[in-house]
Amino acid sequence: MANQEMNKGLEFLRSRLEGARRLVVLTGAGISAESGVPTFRGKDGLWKQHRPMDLATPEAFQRDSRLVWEFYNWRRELLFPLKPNAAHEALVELEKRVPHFTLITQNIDGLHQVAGSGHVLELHGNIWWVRCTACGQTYEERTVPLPELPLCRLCDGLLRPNVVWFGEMLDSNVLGGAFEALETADVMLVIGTSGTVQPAASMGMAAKRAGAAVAEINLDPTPYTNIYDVGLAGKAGEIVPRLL
Ligand code: BV8
Ligand code: ZN
Repeated sequence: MANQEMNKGLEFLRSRLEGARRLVVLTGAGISAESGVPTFRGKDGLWKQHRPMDLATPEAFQRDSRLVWEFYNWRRELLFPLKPNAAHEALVELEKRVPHFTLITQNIDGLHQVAGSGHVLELHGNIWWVRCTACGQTYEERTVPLPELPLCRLCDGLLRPNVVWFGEMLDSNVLGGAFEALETADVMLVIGTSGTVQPAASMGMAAKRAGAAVAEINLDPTPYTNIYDVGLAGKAGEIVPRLL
């Protein structure tokens, strides 16, 4: 992105942020890329090696729970040592500067919380939490690796990762909280998401329809780059701190 264009975009966005009372931020895998988390759809994306429909659906888990747990255990090992980056940290700072701040993430890595973000709406759940398929209890489980087929500490039922798979409903409280914030936002930042997975992909447009100025921060163009008010092309870890 040309320097001049970037500066113009940053200037516009900073001026909107200055007067903003309600800021909403939506993040995707791209914000964690600089921490070492693989994205899903990029050139080295996770879905290049694994077909999501084989691994991230309730049908896959029913068919072959061992294979699905192998995939999640592998990802838990990969995520375990990783730390938040400058983009996660800059969002913690932004949160302090506006009266109402809502952070919505599609990420399941928990890095926003590690950075210190207060209240995070996790649309797709959290890989460090498990849910019992028998008694329904959810709890945090940071053991790495877990057994091939981990069992519930309360009832010995089979556990599953507490994430939202394709074809599953998102938690209605989380989704309701997100749309409530989108409908009253002054400014929205859409950071590091390819805009391919619904309903998250539609959130920027929902905020725009409701009158917010929407800015995208992404390494590559997405279907929304030219529709939002501002598009900042580059790494989240470099651009988000420049908003402060
Ligand atoms: C549902 C969690 C109701 C577990 C994930 C409407 C039309 C068509 C289909 C649908 C529709 N509505 C619903 C669907 C079906 C489906 C869907 O959207 N399918 C798509 C693929 C067509 N949605 C659902 O099933 C959802 N549920 O709608 O419930 C319902 C129920 C039944 C029937 C009908 C309706 C549930 C979806 C949950 C999916 N769960 N995973 C796990 O991770 O194991 S999805 C997965 O994708 C991840 O969670 C991830 O968060 C999510 C989104 O991906 P992104 O975060 O955007 O990542 P991606 O790699 O794609 O992009 C990274 C971006 O970062 C790139 O743009 C790149 O350029 C950029 N980048 C890279 N590095 C950097 C960077 N940017 C900045 N800086 C950098 N350094
Ligand atoms: Zn149980």
